[in-house]
Amino acid sequence: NTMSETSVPFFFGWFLSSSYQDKLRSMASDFLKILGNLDAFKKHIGDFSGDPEKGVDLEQYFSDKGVLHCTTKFCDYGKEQGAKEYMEKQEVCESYGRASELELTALFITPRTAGAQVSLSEAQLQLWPEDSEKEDLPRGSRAHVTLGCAEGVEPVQTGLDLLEIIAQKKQGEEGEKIQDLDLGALTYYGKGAWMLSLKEPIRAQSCFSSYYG
Ligand code: 2AM
Repeated sequence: NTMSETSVPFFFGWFLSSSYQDKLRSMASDFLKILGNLDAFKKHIGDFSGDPEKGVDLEQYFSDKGVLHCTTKFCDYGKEQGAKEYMEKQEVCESYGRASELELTALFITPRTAGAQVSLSEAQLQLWPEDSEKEDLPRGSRAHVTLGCAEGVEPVQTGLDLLEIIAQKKQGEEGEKIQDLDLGALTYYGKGAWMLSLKEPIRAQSCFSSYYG
């Protein structure tokens, strides 16, 4: 079972099944509606360069980037370092096309991106590239599903924004607890970074595969 004859894709990742894409989109949309209307959010609206009187329509602010997925390896058709090696890894070949359940534990937004944090299982970590974090953070910290990006922002930013929040937490900056929403606890981390820890994580049916574009 080798993929050496196959051309290198744009990226590998877990792709959410369509019903979980719908579920996650609708949850994200509820979250953005509620968040955008909170006084605590309006107080910091300058982060989003919005008018405190008018607010910001967060659903309009972030544009959808297509099929919801958690990228494991960005290959750029082989131009990215380690792409070919990743593709030939035994775990990658064996898992290709297999179903897997992604655990989504939080939703977050920054002035650049909106995403869902993913908590990877041990088996899923076998498919996670060694150098993804590039920081002193646990492997898999960057795992996420991009939900949307602000105008002119590329989706690669979502993982970097998540790493920044995680690095802040690690340095003991717990953030400002804002309130408990129906979906979970809302925290503000400064500079426009908001995170909602889900009371009940979503276990989303997904498939490990690749995208050619
Ligand atoms: P994402 O994983 O944050 O959504 C195609 O652009 C996909 O590959 C997107 O899902 C994107 O971001 C991801 N991607 C693009 N460039 C990347 C990079 N340099 N490193 C990791 N992932 C990247």
